[in-house]
Amino acid sequence: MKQIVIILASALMLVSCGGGEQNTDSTMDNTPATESKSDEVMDEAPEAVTLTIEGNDEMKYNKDMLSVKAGQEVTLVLKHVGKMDKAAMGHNWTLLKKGVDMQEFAIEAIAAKDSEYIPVGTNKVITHTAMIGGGEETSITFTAPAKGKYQFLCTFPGHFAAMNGTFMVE
Ligand SMILES: [Cu+2]
Repeated sequence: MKQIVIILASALMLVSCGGGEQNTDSTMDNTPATESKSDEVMDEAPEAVTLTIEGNDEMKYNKDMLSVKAGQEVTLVLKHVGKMDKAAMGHNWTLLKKGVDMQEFAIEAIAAKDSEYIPVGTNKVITHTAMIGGGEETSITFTAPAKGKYQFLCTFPGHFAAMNGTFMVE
């Protein structure tokens, strides 16, 4: 599964490093430049993808960047590869809506102990996994939001500063 993620990540990097022009050789003469930016009018949604991220007993994720495509069905697998109990070293993966202040949200979340540190009825979150402890694994499936740069974090008290990253939608 990790390999798929790596392949996808490198493919995305190739596309972005190539300046987004994929058919420059044969169609350049009579094709308008806008042709290569046809993402929005694609008939089919991009193929579903599974991303795996790990959290450990050192209060770290193993990735600080995840990339997907807009509208893509994303399955996010969170693995806690540590041994510590959920009450002491719980981890989740929480994806924030664009423009939400991460620190402000993380502080708000501390008070939400009864709901696994996700404030009940919050409108600041796109999606989140369950909170898990050492040796556990959980997953969620959701549709990637519109293009842009989003933030993810673990909302367990005190974790967000070390456990956060960028969720890039292309
Ligand atoms: Cu955590």
